[in-house]
Amino acid sequence: MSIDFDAVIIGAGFGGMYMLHRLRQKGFTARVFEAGKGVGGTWYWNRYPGARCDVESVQYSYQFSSELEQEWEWSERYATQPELLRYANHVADRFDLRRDMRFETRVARATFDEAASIWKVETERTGASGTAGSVTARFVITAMGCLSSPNTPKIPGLEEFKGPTYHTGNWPHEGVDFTGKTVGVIGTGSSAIQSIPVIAEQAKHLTVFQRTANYTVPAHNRPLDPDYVRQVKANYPEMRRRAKTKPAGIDFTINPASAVETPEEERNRQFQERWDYGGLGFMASFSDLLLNDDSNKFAADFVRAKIGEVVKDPETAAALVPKNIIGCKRLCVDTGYWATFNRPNVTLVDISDEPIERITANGLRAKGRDYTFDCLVLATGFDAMTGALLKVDFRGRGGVSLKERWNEGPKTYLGLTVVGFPNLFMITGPGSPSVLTNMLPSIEQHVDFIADCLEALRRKGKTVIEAEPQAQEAWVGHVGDVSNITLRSTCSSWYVGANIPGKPRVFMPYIGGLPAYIQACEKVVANGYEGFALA
Ligand code: N01
Repeated sequence: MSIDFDAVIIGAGFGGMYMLHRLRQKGFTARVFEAGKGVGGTWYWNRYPGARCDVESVQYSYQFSSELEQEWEWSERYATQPELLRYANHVADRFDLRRDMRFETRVARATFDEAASIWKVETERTGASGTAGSVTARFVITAMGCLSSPNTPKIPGLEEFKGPTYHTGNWPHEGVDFTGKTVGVIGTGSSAIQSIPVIAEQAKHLTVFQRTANYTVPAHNRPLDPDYVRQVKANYPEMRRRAKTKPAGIDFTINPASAVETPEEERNRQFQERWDYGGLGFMASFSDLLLNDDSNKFAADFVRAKIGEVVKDPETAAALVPKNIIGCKRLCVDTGYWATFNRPNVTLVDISDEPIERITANGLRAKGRDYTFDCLVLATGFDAMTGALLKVDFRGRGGVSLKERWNEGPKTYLGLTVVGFPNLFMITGPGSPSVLTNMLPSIEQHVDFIADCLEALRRKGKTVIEAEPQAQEAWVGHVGDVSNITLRSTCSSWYVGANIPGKPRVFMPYIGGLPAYIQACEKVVANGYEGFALA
């Protein structure tokens, strides 16, 4: 049987783009299928007002090409969505990626033919330029992102609302002008916390429905100083090397001290220093914030106290105070979020004790009261980590579906492969550090692993690679064991699938840190792809 491509890659975000580039460099043929009209993945879909990355731009960028690193100019400390999308398009042009990509084409099904050891990949159109058809490939590589399947909660009456409803994770490309409109926002996660201050500036009135108050730290975003950029560009390899030694793959200094063992004055000084600097590094103020309840409480109390300093109305301030563990749900990074609630055109409705009753034709009903809006914004997140993967009907050995295989939660070997699904690789799959790290270095590490693996198979004259059951069990056990050490696995977050009714509760990402993970992968390779069966 003839094979159309060495590999089919699903998704043209940062993972799919680099995967294509690496495979081409190694002389493999590949075809990328992308449901959207263009490249960029997350940054293609999430066009809500205020969207920007909360990892600093000089770190949230590819490192595989020093020319690319040197020529691209980031304008701000944290890149906006439009700038990140420009960057993705620049990469696609610079490395001539588009000729092997098919847009507006969604992979619906992928079936492994055991006799021939090839995948049959079936596609459907999502737009006029798309292709419905089927191709064959030796390998299938998913690059669909971890937060790419938007979650629309099943609130009764959602379809009855007469005005437009927008989801932050699938925002209209032409943008939305909220000028003079009354707007309701459901959700207070990262997407909401970024968009609320911007929507509030436009809207006639904005009402925010908050189920769980969230921790947020200031971004202190600013234009990048040219001297700083020169310094980064002169030392990029060293900065990237340092980042890889940090659990999150981000080059910031972790204070090795314990918060409980540090005297109060010094502890608060440390917190304040990180607070003034801004960003996710706040959680690196001490090494035990996610390991020790008391340490965590010090950090939580520090942030809680800030709310009252900003928000003038005591009732609103009290409602905004998070009650859970800081950093358990993903920490948010904001620009003027709390201050937005001082505006006369913004109202907070705390629905922590009573869910929204229903969406109505003109708005919604909550806590026995009717609210009316011109537009509704769902900032309600994603079916994280497994949502996009399970939208594709993957069929492995014996016709078994991935959905069936994962009905008790995802199980993978290294977050890269699944027993019974030979020659299927997942970039930043469940069981890998992925969402707990800076995505770009994690993506590059996975892509390099997969590309090197395909090359090794070719060299050895092998055509099939599959995880061995005992290796997968051991990895799943290890992922579970390390997750139990931290406080992060203890709350109802999307990390454990708690935001999707009926989803199995499993802590999905690998929390052992990027350095330990890289070491584990390197050991597997050094031992001749230990834990994999090659044929
Ligand atoms: O989604 P979320 P997100 N009724 O799941 C609420 C990354 N990201 O899109 O907490 C009422 O965090 C839900 O309430 P609760 C980042 O990793 C990064 O904001 O479940 N409310 C919550 O408040 C982030 O963590 C960046 O009680 C309902 C909100 O909706 C991840 O993406 C920017 C509800 C969802 O929050 C997801 O963030 C944006 C219901 N029925 C996102 N259902 C940056 O890099 C849900 N909610 C900056």
